[in-house]
Amino acid sequence: MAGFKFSVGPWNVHEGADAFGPEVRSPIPLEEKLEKFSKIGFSAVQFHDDDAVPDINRLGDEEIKESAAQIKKMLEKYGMSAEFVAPRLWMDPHTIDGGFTSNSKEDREFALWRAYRTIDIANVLGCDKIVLWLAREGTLCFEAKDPVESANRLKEAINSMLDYDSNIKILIEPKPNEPIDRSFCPTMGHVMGIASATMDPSRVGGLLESAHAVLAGLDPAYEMAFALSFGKLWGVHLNDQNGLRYDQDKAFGSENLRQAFNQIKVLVENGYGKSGEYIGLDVKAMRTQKQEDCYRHLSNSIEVARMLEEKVKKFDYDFQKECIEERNYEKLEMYVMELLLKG
Ligand code: GLO
Ligand code: MG
Repeated sequence: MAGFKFSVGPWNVHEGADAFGPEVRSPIPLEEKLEKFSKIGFSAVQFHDDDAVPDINRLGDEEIKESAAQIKKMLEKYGMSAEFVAPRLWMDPHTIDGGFTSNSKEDREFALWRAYRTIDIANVLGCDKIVLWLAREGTLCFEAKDPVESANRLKEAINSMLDYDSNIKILIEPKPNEPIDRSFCPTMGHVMGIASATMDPSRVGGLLESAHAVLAGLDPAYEMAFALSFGKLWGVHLNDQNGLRYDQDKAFGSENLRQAFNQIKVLVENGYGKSGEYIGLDVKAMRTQKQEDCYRHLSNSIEVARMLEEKVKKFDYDFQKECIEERNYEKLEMYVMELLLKG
């Protein structure tokens, strides 16, 4: 099918540990995952800096590039590209209080060091997209950080990255909470605001994850549309989320089918993908899933996205126009329900 190109991160196939229980599946080596990803239909891989270079903290700058070159070869072997690299600024002891907005100067410097190395790795992997999921850039205790200074620190960190490399693009992935209570950059509106205040707004855009929008009480398709209107939707993380709970990363469309349809509709109508953007997934298999079928959430999500793309192609824009002219949105709504529910 000519449609979208798909990408996935190695962390999407995980061992199933949660906050209340240990791992339930065995780890799978990266190369085995890449081979399987390409068989399932993915053409690109999303990386954290330490997915590509696992012992990154212990290596020198040149060693990091040499290590990344091995991953580049592995990607080539399976005919895949790297979509983006993201600094993992939430696992290290240096990022307990956040990265760019930590109250510790030394830890803020560590975060920037990882951000620069992330850019080096992206250059070796041949991609120009750096994703910032600002996991701990917020607070557990409101009074713990100055919110104005924190917003300024985010802008400064992004400026430092833009200055470090004149080609890279930064995609901020907003999320309102988890692992922190309140984020300094919770929605796509915040992303657009921060982007416009940096030294080169043309190189700062957004990546919208469906579940994150739901957690913010917003509609993912409108969040995507808002970024599209600025020409700044450079990545998506399609998945699903059952309301205001812990971040679930469910298979795309499995909870909110109509919302999923409208995400694909907005993407199709606005030519998403025509400048090389990928439909990225950020989905996790249920903890109950057995080892032998632990990629099913990925193939299911691709299949649902493709089925919804077919539904979008069938959408009757003349009928929509007629309903709008009559201001008969009940008629329009029923048409959408029939489109989705009937064969
Ligand atoms: C978590 C995020 C996370 C990011 C990934 C890429 O809620 O969605 O999975 O997308 O780390 O930066
Ligand atoms: Mg994500």
